[in-house]
Amino acid sequence: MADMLAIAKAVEGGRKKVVDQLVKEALNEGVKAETILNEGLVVGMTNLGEMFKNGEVYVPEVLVAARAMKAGTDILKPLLLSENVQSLGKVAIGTVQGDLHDIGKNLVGMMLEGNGFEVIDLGVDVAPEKFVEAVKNGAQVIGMSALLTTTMPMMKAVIEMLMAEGLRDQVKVMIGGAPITQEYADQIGADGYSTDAASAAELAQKLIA
Ligand code: B1M
Repeated sequence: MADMLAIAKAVEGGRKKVVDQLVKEALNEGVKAETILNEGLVVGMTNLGEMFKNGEVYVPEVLVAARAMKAGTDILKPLLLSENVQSLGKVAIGTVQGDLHDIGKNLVGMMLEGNGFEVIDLGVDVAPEKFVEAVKNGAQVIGMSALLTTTMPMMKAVIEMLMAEGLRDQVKVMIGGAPITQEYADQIGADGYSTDAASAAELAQKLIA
């Protein structure tokens, strides 16, 4: 029987092949892609984050786990995306300059696509100029992700650059990532903040309405 805990443990242990196998088995047994993502893969990565914080594992283990997580999300991606949905709008997402964490950003991108948005993924370590360029190219929403307290200020830098270029009124700005709070979003003048990928998609819908 599908075991979400086993999937979480396989992510924690960086066992890519086991993740691949268990995710496929769970799908064959009829478990929903959202359940596998939230109760298996994300739980594993969150547990590993705690172990990393406590000095029980180091960067190499985290990197291997990130690859195992990706193997799982790659299988789930087509199932989380709805087909033939008319685009709700164009969202450019990216992890801010100086920050290489992309697992959360990729999940947000997947959920946005799944909810009918056209997603332009700018990648990681994205300079403010690139977000601004995306707005010039028609993005109606920009979504910034930051996982490091040291890179959070880049979100403010992007908003300031949008203002300097006279583009702030043309675009909605949403932000997220583990260290981000609603208070921080208010402080830097972002239009919205969300704690997870599913609510990021709901937020984008509200912002664009
Ligand atoms: Co790094 N890392 N890391 N790391 N890493 C953290 C973030 C850290 C909290 C670990 C810790 O100490 N407990 C810590 C930051 C401390 C701080 O700033 N306060 C940390 C550190 C210190 C570092 C390095 C500096 C370590 C070093 O080199 N000594 C280094 C920095 C590199 C850099 O970016 N310049 C580093 C490197 C790495 C790896 C490369 C090894 C790897 C990243 C691999 C990758 O992303 N491809 C990694 C990882 C995996 C983590 C942890 C363990 C897990 C992050 C993750 O993927 N979580 C993390 C610990 C933790 O967060 N608990 C940690 C799972 C993911 C699904 O959640 O990303 O939070 P998350 O995304 C969520 C929400 O936040 C939200 O929705 C997502 C899905 O629900 N969300 C948004 C995210 N973006 C959003 C955007 C939105 C809306 C919602 O709107 C646009």
